[in-house]
Amino acid sequence: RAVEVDLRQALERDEFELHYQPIVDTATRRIRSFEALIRWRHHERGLISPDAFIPLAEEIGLIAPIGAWVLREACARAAQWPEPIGVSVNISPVQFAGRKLLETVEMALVMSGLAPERLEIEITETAVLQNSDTTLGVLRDLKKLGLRISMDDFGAGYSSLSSLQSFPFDKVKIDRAFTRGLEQSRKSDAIITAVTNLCSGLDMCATAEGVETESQFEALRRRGCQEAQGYLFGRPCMAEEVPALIAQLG
Ligand code: G
Ligand code: G
Ligand code: MN
Ligand code: NA
Repeated sequence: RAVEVDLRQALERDEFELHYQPIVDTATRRIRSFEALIRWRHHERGLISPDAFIPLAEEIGLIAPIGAWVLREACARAAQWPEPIGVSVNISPVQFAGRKLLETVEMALVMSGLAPERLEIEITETAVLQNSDTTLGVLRDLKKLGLRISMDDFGAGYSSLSSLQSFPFDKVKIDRAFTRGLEQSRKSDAIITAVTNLCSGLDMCATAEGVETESQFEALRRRGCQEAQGYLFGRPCMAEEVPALIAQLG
């Protein structure tokens, strides 16, 4: 497969880049952090989205080196932003299988000088369900470094309340399907309200994904959802554009 050959060379060719999407505090509308989202700038095909190459990278054993690059790059970038603005990084379930993740995260923090409290890692339910004992051990070790852990895409897959109970999450990111339905469907509204209340009872932060309109934002704020992320505040943008966004929404 040509794409496989290219993917194996992409790191050496320096073809990956991180885009950053702001996450705001619903009470103040100010930026709290940015989510780092990888893209592959292919020498012939242009910008390729992660959905089109992350599964392949997982399959052919490249997710560890790519994931390490993501962590180093995101931490180095965030160290240049004004405090306390943080960065969140998506971690593949495959990265949890190896024992190297802890070392990789530690190295990224040390090399960048980023305060651990400013780093967040996002994992999905899949990571929690596969090898849950190993994952739990790694998550506890990561938390000892001082960073925070989010459950990504909550409600989209087989999210279970027991994983909120058993795993040391600091934050729940509510899948954008519920935000989309917020104003049309009583069910989505009830789910957002319930998850937000649940988070508050568990001392976890609730972040709504996919916020595209002012009225969605207002509804989320009134229901006590603490953070919002979505096109209303900005699409994922290049690192060079981040300072201007901070100036505007910081
Ligand atoms: O930005 P975009 O909507 O194209 O992202 C699509 C998916 O790719 C999202 O589910 C996101 O979590 C995932 N993704 C983005 N960046 C990374 C990354 O650096 N590592 C991993 N493992 N997944 C990522
Ligand atoms: O799975 P994860 O939540 O990590 O995926 C994040 C992806 O969601 C990003 O790739 C981004 O492009 C996409 N996204 C972010 N904000 C919005 C939004 O407001 N609407 C839609 N439709 N997608 C969004
Ligand atoms: Mn994410
Ligand atoms: Na998500």
